[in-house]
Amino acid sequence: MTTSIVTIPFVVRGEQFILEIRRPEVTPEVPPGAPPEPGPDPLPPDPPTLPDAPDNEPPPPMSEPFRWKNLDFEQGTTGWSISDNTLGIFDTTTNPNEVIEGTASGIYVGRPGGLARMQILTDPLPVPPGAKWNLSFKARTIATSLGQTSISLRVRIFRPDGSDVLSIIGPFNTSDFTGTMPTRTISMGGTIPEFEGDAMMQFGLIVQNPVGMTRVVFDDFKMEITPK
Ligand SMILES: [Ca+2]
Repeated sequence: MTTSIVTIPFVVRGEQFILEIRRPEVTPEVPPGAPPEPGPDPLPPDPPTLPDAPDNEPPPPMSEPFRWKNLDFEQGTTGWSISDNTLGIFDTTTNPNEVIEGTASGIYVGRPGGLARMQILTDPLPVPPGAKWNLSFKARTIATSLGQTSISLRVRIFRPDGSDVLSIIGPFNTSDFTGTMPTRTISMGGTIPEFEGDAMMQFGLIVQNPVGMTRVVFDDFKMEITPK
């Protein structure tokens, strides 16, 4: 047991006295087996130091392929959209039996029938007027019912106000009547027309006449722009 001492000075008839009071300090008894008293709360850890945000990287020179864009579907469908999602589903597949390159490919699944066409295009990219362009991609069809499907490359070049400068659909590659077409490379090239101002470009896949239920897998888009 410990004691604490309290001293109180006082004066009686001009004489100084000190009153000393001793007080025992009672320590509460800890029952055997009780958990130890919690200590003071530990200090919260320092927040992690975040690295400085990298400077925005400038776009690559126009003479190089647009590798900064998701042209291989490894980042999902980011940067792509389907013209009419009521005529089928556009997504990505990681099924190793379907993927053409890498770990993911784009896939269209649908059965719109008749003369229906749908396109799956990139977001608009800026391109210089007068430049030469070359595009290619790989695609195949996997049918689960009879019926032919045709696929091709679609290119659209337009002004910032949305008016078309060039609109091209390449030659169609058609499956056999079972709906099967092995992987093919589909390519096209040309020159961006000369005009005042900036040009924007979209490109991608166009699918036509999937009479039977069809899966079209496509991947590995390559784009080369060579300024004049
Ligand atoms: Ca891929």
